[in-house]
Formats: sequence, structure tokens, C-alpha cells
Amino acid sequence: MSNLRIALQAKGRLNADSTALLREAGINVEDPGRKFLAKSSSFPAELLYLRDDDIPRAVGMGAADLGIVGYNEVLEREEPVEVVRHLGWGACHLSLAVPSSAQYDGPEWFSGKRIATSYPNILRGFLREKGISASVHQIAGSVEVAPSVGLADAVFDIVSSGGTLLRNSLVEVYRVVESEAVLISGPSLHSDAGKESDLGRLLFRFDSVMQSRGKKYLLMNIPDDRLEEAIRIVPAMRSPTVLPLAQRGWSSLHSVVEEDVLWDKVQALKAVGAEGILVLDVEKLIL
Ligand code: PRT
Ligand code: ZN
Repeated sequence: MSNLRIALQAKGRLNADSTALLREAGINVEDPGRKFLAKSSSFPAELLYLRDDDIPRAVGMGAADLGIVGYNEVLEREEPVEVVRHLGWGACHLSLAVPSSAQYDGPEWFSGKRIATSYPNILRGFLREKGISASVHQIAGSVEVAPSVGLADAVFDIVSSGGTLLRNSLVEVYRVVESEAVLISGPSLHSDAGKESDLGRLLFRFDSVMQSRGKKYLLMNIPDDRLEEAIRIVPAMRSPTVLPLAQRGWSSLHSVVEEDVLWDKVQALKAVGAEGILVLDVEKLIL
């Protein structure tokens, strides 16, 4: 039976998180070093390290069965691939930005203007949909400097914190696409029942890893007469675990909470008499 081949970014912004997701899902690869293709010792999979721009094509043509890549690249490349999962990291957006000195008054401002971008297909699609006639200048890198050197009137580029736009005296005026890292699959998967079943196993693992993200395991000691109040604060997935302590009148209460409300919950629990509160990482969560 052949291995599931997964394409991921060789180096760059998505490499570390892609590798971490695979490792947490039990897909171990000995240090790939400078290898282009590396076989996993723990799962019937091999990893193909590519530039992100090439991942949708590799998956679309069947050189890889799956890929981990930014949704922006998937949209731009227009390959026959499907988004199987949104992965919840690598967030950014593709936006139109104009010089801060421009008198921008709505998307019509772009009529007759020159827009620099590395994403010409997405941009053309947007302009077509809005009925705007503008010229699209494809530039491979440093799109943000194009207006200041007279190469363009505006840019269409990836924005994350907005710092790059600010440094180049540009203002974001229209968010066209929201993006994050996605898992994509291609046509090669559907012709191989073994690979489809391995994909099922892989997705189960990815979902368990992703569900555990942002979750914390809480355990504490609580007087029995305050248990009900504490359970209202940390209701857990089905219901929290309660175990009696050796000391009569006290219990140990266990629950799982979202990290972003952790401190509020901890303070509320202290206020109802919880003691010895322990907060632990949740590594996997299987629902
Ligand atoms: O070598 P390879 O071709 O594989 O990598 P690359 O240089 O083309 O891509 P890379 O590693 O920079 O980005 C990979 C993916 O990360 C992108 O396709 C996006 O899906 C995602 N991503 C998330 C980003 C950003 N955030 C990001 N901020 N990609 C690029 N940027 C750049 C952007 O181009 C701009 O220059 O960062 C700048 C803007 O950032 P802020 O924070 O100043 O707004
Ligand atoms: Zn790239």
C-alpha cells in the first residue's frame, strides 16, 4: 500500500506550525535536514517539502495527496483541490491599500489605477465582481514599496499586524479575503481506498490536537458545601469530575476550561472557597 504524501512549506512562516501539528498527531519524521522528501517512521506518510506557492499545484496534479498551505495560495492558484480543514493559525488577510495621502472615497477610487500585487488572480476576480476597471501589476516581492517608487498607485497584499503598511505610508481600505492555514486534498486521494482510510485516521488525530488547543485542565480542592457553586463556574464538557478527598467534607473537582477565560474562572473559584488549584495543559482532546 502506498504512503499518504503530505506537502508542507520547507521554510517560512507556516513551516514550524505545520511540523508541530504533524508531530502532535504522531507523524514523526527524523530530522529531515535538507531532504526534499522524508518518510515518517510512525505513520504511513511521507512529507514533501516545497515552497508554499508550489503546494496547491503539487496537490492538484497528484504529486502530493495532501497539503498544508495558506488559503490565500489555494485561492490564487485555482487548482483542483479541496479544503479539508481550516487549521486555526497563519491568520492574515489580503487587502487593498492606498497611500495615506490619497483621497480614498470607496472602491470606485481604483478605477483607472495601477495596483501592484503577488495575487493577480484573486485581485482580477475582485475587480470583475465589483465592475472596476484597473490595471493589475504582478510583482513577486516587496509589493508594499511599489507606490513610493512610482510603480503603482495602490497595492493588494497580505496584511497581518498592519505594521508593513504603516511603515510604507499605506492605509488598508478594503479587506478582500480572510486567510489562515488549511489542509487541502487533491484528486489522487479518491482513487486509492487505502489512502482515503489513512486520511480518516489522520483527520481524527488532527481534530483531537486542534480541539485541545486553547484548553486548560483545572483541578482543585473544594468544601462539599460549595461544590454546586463551583460546578456552575466550571461546567466542563459533560459534567465535571468530583472525587472525595481523604479529609471528610472536602472534594477534588476536575474540569476543562478555555484559556481565555481561565483567570476569571480561577478568581471566581477562589471566591467560592476553592484551594490548591492546579492548571495543566491539555495535549489531546478526543470528543
Ligand atoms: O519561500 P516560500 O515561497 O515558501 O514562502 P513565502 O515567503 O512566499 O511565504 P511566507 O513564509 O512569508 O508566508 C507563508 C504564508 O503565511 C502566506 O502565504 C500566508 O498564508 C501566511 N501569512 C500570515 C503571511 C503573513 N501572515 C504575513 N504577514 N504571509 C506573509 N506575510 C507578509 C506580507 O507579505 C507582508 O509583507 O508580512 C507582511 C505583512 O505583515 P504585517 O504584520 O506587517 O502586516
Ligand atoms: Zn511563496
